[in-house]
Amino acid sequence: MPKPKIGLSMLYCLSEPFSEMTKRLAKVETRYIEVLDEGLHSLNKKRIATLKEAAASYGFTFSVHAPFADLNIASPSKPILTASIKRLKESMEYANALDAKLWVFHPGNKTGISVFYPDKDWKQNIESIIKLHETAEEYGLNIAMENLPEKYGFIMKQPEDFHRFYKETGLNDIGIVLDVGHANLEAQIEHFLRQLPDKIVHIHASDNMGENDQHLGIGNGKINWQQFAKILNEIAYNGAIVIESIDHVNESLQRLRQLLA
Ligand SMILES: [Mn+2]
Repeated sequence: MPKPKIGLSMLYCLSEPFSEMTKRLAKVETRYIEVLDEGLHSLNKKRIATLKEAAASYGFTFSVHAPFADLNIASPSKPILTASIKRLKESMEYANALDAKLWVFHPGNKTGISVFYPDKDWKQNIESIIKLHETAEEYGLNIAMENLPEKYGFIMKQPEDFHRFYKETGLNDIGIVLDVGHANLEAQIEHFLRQLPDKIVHIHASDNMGENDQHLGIGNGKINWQQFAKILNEIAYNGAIVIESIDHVNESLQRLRQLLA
């Protein structure tokens, strides 16, 4: 049975310049890398060329995490919405140029006026994803949406939201990125894995104590990773699992490898 590939998100060094991040690529202990098109690591043509050289030298497969700071694809404000979609489409263009295996994006979030317009965020979120999907199809780019916790205002947080999304849009080729840390804040890890095994194409792994999205090393929080590994085995998950911890990164890679061996 094919095993999941264990990869690494470069989130842990997002505070460093892009050039420092690429130096780290010579030493990382995996061939599957998720780069963030965000902050100091925001992509451009020159940076894509640098990453492609690294891929040729070291044999990397890349996924790209879409930008998310101050973006909201469910925004009720037209200028914010337009800017968000423009920036995300640009990111898809970069992901395509990088031959990324997957482009991971965040669904939208509520705002200070959401309470006055019930379900408006949901509808806008769907309309925006339909637009992003059209662009992805033009590129032939695989895209997947991530679950995010309700406590930070996100509207796609539980398995029910994803069931509803597929039912309303029929966009079955948009996969789910199960963020295990986010799902833990909703006590939904097992439910996601059991209810949507055919939709989950990619996993973000980091630990937390169940209260905040701490991005701890695997095993340094309260997530039951043995149970997680057992269910992955039962559902024959064979996508990537990308470590999104911001410390104990190498230990996390080793722990996950041991768990899934
Ligand atoms: Mn994540």
